[in-house]
Amino acid sequence: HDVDTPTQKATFGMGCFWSNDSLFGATNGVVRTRVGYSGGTTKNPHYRSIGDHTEVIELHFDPKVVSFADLLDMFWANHEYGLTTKLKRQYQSLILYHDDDQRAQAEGSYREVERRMGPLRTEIAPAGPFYPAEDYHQKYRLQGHKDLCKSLGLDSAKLQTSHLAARLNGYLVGVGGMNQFEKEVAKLGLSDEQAEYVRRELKRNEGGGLMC
Ligand code: MHO
Repeated sequence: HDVDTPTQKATFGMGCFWSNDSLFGATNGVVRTRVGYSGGTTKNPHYRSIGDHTEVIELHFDPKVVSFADLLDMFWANHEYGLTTKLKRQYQSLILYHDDDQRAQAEGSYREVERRMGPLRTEIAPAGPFYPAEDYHQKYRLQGHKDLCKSLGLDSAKLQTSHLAARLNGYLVGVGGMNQFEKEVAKLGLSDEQAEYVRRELKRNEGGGLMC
């Protein structure tokens, strides 16, 4: 289930983290994902007591396959960043950078989007403590397929670390698409029956858009 390749981290707040988990999970170069709470100061936040934190997605990506600039493009293209409506802190549009280079790129892309769109409410801040969300939020779409999860042996640790879980959490809702799935299905290590199940769901949901 796990892929052993050097990765970098990226952390984004893009609204409800369920759909972002699926979006990035099936993106080439993203090795693993987890969702959680970050960007605030409250200690030990939970979904029902999130304090001043924001729902965020944390990605471990292989920079040889997908660049931070690519991820920033996906960030801007895939969420409501509050141009017209002021969003709750829970759904703050947020880039939490992990080094000076990420900071410079984030600020550059912000200025570019601002030139096109006008004043933005997106915040850019240094990454601080990240609190993983409760198990039931991790790979939320995948967890809707109980038998599949059981047959894959996904325990609570693997829900946050498994490459396969990240992939399936996207493919099952149609992200990534059939061609990409077929290209890597042999590497994923699914049984024929599991692969057939995923194909069926992928086909059913392809092009449907992500719901939260
Ligand atoms: N509409 C969903 C959003 C969940 S999301 C993880 C709910 O209220 O449960 O914020």
